[in-house]
Amino acid sequence: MKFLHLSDLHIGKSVNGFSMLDGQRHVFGQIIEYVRSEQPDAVVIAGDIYDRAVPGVEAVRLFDDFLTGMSNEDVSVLLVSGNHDSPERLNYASRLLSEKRIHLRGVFEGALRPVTLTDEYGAVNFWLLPFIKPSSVRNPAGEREIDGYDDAFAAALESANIDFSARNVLVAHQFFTRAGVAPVRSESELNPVGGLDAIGAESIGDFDYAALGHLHGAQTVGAEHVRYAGSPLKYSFSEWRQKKSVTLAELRRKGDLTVTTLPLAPLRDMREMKGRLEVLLSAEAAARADREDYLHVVLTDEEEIIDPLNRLRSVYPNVMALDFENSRTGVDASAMRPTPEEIGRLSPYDLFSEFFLRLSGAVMSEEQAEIARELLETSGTER
Ligand SMILES: [Mn+2]
Repeated sequence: MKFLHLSDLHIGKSVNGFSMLDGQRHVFGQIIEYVRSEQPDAVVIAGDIYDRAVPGVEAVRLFDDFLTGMSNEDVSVLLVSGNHDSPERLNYASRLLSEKRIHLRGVFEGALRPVTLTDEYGAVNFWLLPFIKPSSVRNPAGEREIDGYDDAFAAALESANIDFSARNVLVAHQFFTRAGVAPVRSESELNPVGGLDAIGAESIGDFDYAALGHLHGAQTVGAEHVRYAGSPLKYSFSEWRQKKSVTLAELRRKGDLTVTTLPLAPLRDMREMKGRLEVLLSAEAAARADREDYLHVVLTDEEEIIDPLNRLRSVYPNVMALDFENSRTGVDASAMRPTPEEIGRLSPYDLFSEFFLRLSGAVMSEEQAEIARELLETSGTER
């Protein structure tokens, strides 16, 4: 049984105001090429199909094209919802589509159910678990209280009564962790309340393969066969050094598994660039083929610069973020970004100061600070 494992497509996502649709269409083409060349039995997509519960028209159209493209290659498609998807919307027409070997599980219906595919060694059960919260796993008989994500997942697993002497694959979109294994997290993941959503990965080690979604960097969780495929594109600058890929798993007899990763090449890469404006705008730099990449530019100039963003964009059209690093800012401005917890404690004035620093690369002058204070006071925001 050979299958491609992907996750976290986030179709329709915008990053810093830039639509990712073209880039998504580009990598989906590569994935279909891999389906053609590798001839897997199935493509497994472990959640976060769309970026939003109500995706835009273009996003729905792109997913329709992607599904149709895969379906034309004579492959089964198995997918579950992620925390970004609307369970009910994703579930649309799922009974009809299963006749086309497209198995969508958007809604958790109280019990984990498998889709069984067969190969020359017999059956492989793919257990498709849509994203669950403690509240989505209610015990109908009421004899069990669900206390947290770990418990909810345990209850879902129990409901399945899995025979682990057979070959089993789990497809799930949850935050699985293991003691001693630090997860690689990315800023583009939705991060609910400080790790309360974590589920111990020990409980899924008995599956022959766990095809996971949720973390955007490709990684294993303490074992080769328990893996996050990661998103097919970089969706935040925290991922700029990651290599994006899809994962190809081949499960022969029980216990005989090989896993490889197949690289994905983005239409435009996302990267960080640091230096003085004059150097970055030089003819030599401007002639580089990768100047249309999505860029986070860190300017190191000491002197005041007028309109740096537009000047940069005249050469690098896809500058997404701009920061300054010089003796005025003193420290790397990107490292000064307040954490979400800190933002809650900042006053409107402090928030505005932060915003001003991010935008201009300098702290406000006395005069500017006075104007900001006055405006916040008259608007009734401050004090
Ligand atoms: Mn995601």
